[in-house]
Amino acid sequence: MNLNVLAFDFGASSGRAIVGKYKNGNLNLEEVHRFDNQILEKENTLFWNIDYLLENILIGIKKATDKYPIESLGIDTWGVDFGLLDKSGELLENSVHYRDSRTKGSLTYLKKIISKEELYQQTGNQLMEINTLFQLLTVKNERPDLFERIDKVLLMPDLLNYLLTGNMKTEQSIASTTQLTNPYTKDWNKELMDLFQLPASLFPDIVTEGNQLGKLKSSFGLPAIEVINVCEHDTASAVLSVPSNQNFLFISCGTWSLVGTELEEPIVTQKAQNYNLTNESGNNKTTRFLKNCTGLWIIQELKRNFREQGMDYSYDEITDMTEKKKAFRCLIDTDDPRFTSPGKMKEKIQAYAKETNQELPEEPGELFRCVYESLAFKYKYTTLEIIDAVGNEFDTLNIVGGGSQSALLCQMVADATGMRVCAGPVEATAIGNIIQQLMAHQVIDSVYEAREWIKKISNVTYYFPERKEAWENQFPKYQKLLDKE
Ligand code: LFR
Repeated sequence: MNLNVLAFDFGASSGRAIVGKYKNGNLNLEEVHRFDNQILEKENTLFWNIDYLLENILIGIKKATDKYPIESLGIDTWGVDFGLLDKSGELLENSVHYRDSRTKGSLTYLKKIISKEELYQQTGNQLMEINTLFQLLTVKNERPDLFERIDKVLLMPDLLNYLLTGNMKTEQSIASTTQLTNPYTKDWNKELMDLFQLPASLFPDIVTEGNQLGKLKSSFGLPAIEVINVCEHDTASAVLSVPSNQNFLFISCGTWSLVGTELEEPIVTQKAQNYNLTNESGNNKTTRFLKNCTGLWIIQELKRNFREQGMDYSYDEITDMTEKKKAFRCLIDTDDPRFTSPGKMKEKIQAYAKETNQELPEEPGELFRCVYESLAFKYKYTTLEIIDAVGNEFDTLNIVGGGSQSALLCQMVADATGMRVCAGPVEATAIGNIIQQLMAHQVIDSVYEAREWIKKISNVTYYFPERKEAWENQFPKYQKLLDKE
């Protein structure tokens, strides 16, 4: 059996088109197109450039189909963001970026409408201002004219699918990032929409992963490829390809780090809420029980900020500089709100260090070390919360995604958590996207089979705790920083 599918994996910093070539039980990935994702800034608002994304999808399709016969394509992206369409199906404006400051303070919209406890019960989602619900309430309250003109809200991958096929649907995993779905039924929570006076008609029907959405519109002049709703939330696709069928903890590590586990049923207890853990929807109606943590974002931004000053460090150089610096000189809460917006990371880290009476990291290696160690501690802190909320012990921590190629980070995580770390696949999201398409084509029968297969065909590396004690001794210092907030 021989079959090629095309995966589009869009992240906050780049987008890729990857051909998954399945041949007699083997899978080869070939990146046929890659581009930097752009943030547009207009009148003090941060936008995604939808025309540019579409243009790059079409380039990706062209490159892939020029080279191979392609059976289908699937798109996954980050969560929560959306496009607003008018009655004629046209975009009302470019999609606003979740890092835009428009939702700052929007949790106050809840006050008279619903308690935080009730909202958690109803949605199972971690309270974050970036969630679709708060973005939409911001539009409704601050731009009522625009709100009036909205006919449909399409989440990012569904918007791109619509632009390709003309068909509007919402895929289940991406819907679960909105804070507008029911964590048990995984369907829209219409009661909640009523409560917030968001018309249910704004949201297209939910379909499950594997749905055949339609064919590429002929107007593009490209082969009429079938578009499949994969697990469109990048995290859902990444977790689909975790190479383990046991009860596992995962960190899907990219710009964000999603730290969690997979469950049969959501957990919406008081404890889970206190820990601000979220329930998102995964393949086969599973629940991804996790926390959204800042991931490599601060590292990426530091790297970019240095580059702007003429110091363009490669990741190998960064690792080298980091390893040479003293351990535990300064720790930060990588989720402190000051680190959310782009730019000035060195200054922000130093301000944090000053406020918390720590030694100021000055040199690049010291700054990177500070962030890597703080991330490893954040993962420990969060896994402890998850273990407590689930009431289970786990013996392996799977790190998938870009961060899994950093031996430095993976070793730190093993040391910090005291757990065996299984790192890889690096391309987890793209593989998850491809696997879903292969399941739709009945090449693979089940997620169980897929994970056993991924274990066999991908290169994973194991890391074992080596400096457990040193990290344990420092943990209280880190905890104190977080508990103060
Ligand atoms: C990761 C991710 C997270 C989501 C964040 C913002 O790429 O999808 O799951 O919370 O991006 O949408």
